Amino acid sequence: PFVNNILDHPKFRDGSVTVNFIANNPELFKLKETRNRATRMVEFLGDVIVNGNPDVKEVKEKPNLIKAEVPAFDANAAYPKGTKDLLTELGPEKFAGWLKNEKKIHFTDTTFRDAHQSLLATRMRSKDMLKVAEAYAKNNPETFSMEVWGGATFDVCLRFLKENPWERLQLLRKAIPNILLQMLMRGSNGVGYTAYPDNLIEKFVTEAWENGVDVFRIFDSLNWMESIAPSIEYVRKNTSGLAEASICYTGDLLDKGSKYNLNYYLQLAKDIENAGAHILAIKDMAGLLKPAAATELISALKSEINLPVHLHTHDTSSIQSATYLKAIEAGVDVVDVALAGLSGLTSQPNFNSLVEMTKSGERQANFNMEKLNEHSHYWEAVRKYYFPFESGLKAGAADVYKHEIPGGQYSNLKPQAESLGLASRFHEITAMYSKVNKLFGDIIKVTPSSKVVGDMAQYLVSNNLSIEDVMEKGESLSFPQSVKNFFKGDLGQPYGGFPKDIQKIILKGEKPYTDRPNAHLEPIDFEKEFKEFKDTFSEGMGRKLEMTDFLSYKLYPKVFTEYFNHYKKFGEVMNIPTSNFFYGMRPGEEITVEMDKGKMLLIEFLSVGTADEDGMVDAFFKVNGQTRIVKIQDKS
Ligand code: 3PY
Ligand code: ZN
Repeated sequence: PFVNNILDHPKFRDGSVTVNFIANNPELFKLKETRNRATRMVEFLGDVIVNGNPDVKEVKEKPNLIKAEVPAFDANAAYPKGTKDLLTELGPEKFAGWLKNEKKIHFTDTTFRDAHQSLLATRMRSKDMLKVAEAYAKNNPETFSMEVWGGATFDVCLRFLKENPWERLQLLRKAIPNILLQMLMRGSNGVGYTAYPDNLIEKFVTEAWENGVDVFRIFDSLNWMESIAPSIEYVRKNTSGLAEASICYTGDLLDKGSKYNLNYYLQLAKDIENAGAHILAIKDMAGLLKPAAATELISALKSEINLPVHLHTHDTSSIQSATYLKAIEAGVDVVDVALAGLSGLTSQPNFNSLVEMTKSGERQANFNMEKLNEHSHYWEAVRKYYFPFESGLKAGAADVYKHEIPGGQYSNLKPQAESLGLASRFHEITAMYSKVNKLFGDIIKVTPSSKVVGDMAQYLVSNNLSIEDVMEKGESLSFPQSVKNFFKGDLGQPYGGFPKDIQKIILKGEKPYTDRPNAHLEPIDFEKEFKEFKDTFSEGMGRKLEMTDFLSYKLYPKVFTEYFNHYKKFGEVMNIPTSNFFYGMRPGEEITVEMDKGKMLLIEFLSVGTADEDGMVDAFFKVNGQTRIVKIQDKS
């Protein structure tokens, strides 16, 4: 029987306890552990009730939250065959050949990654995805791939959601064994904002594959081949997955004076093909590829390049389904879309509507529309729980063609501006973003180069400085660290090189380098450092530390350490329902939380007392029927 307290054990109760009681009842130690973990979970909830979740600033008007219904599916049926099965059967080369010969248009669903990264500041918790993952995989097995990992999700999992990103991946893989799982990888920057040692990136690719990633979408924030090529090689060498290398699209191809013209993109596509990629992606991270430009670009790529072409965009301007129509007519093989409830604006174009659009043509895809719509309804309901993270953008914005801010950055820039007290000057920041881009030589802007431009724009606006001020008195200004690192060469080399005058001003005499930043980094001694890592972090983790934890630590040392401390204090918080994770509990509210492997805790919140002179508050709960009082520090 599950008991919270040893004194409730039947043998204590019936008085049959003997001296061998503990030796004969080893499960008691587990009980102690469970109790401890239950207490930590209740302490977490108490802390959110008393102080709020530190990630949710002020909950003003909470919308009417309704339960999100998981669409019906047959839990006992086998998974229908999907693209993952095909990849296993064919291997990556033949799979790419199959895709290239497909007549019908294919769709990648970005709902689990880019859609929420771009609409809800990446805050989607694993629980909300896992609830619906098996249903999705069984109801919509025609999906080409599901983008579920990478980009900003890795950082946000650890930093804000206090989840282990690797566990997210493992659980999604288990729930979706039949469809390709895709990740976004920033080439030599991995899933971070800076360069890492090559052998760290290589290990990361291997572990990502082993934990469930099939399609590696690789890009570099400056379209620098020297950062893209090593990751293609690691995928080819260490996995049986697909290396999908990207060209980041910026500016306007049809603008004759553009630095990034058709020849530029074609050359890059050839370099990518020669480097051994299986699929070519066009990553239009800001949604700047206009319909007519899509016709030119996709037609040219389809005739000059031998790889299947996968197109990604963001609907910030609101006209990107027209771009998809033109791209589909020009022969693009796969397009990225998000389920309707999480589509549009800074996210991807609408999956459901695009499937309807292609129904009449010869590239028609087969989806069960009823199911696809039910899955959208699920996300419509879930989205409401994340209302504090909405960017506030209500309609498409043509100024994206001016500022060129990526969708994923846009939804973050607004809260950042607010936290700097610049909420009312947001349009000034976006205008400055565009000026900074020109000053920096018109660069590709996508994580992490987009952060450099964003940091500089915010720095200038918050200090009431102009571009002229930078040119005239730059020597006396202290620029953001990311800007200095960029001009030093830490993110690689931009196309056409750095403008020399501004580079001199920013670096103030420091010498830049022009080779690969990774070449300046010591390789990791995995054996030695992994052991040191385990020695430092084992105690308090409550589980065995894996190589994947070590990788999290190497990619984000400070963030991982904070995550670890949170875990030590509060235990596993991933299974707490989203509404309670962000907003606490109401008196009388009862929830069930799975501890592990089917062990459920029934938690009822009763009340909180008043703070004593040290600011400590008693919070009263019932856990599986037993009263539990925890002391919470009131931080107000
Ligand atoms: C990321 O790198 O996180 C992106 O989504 C870039 O567009
Ligand atoms: Zn994107």
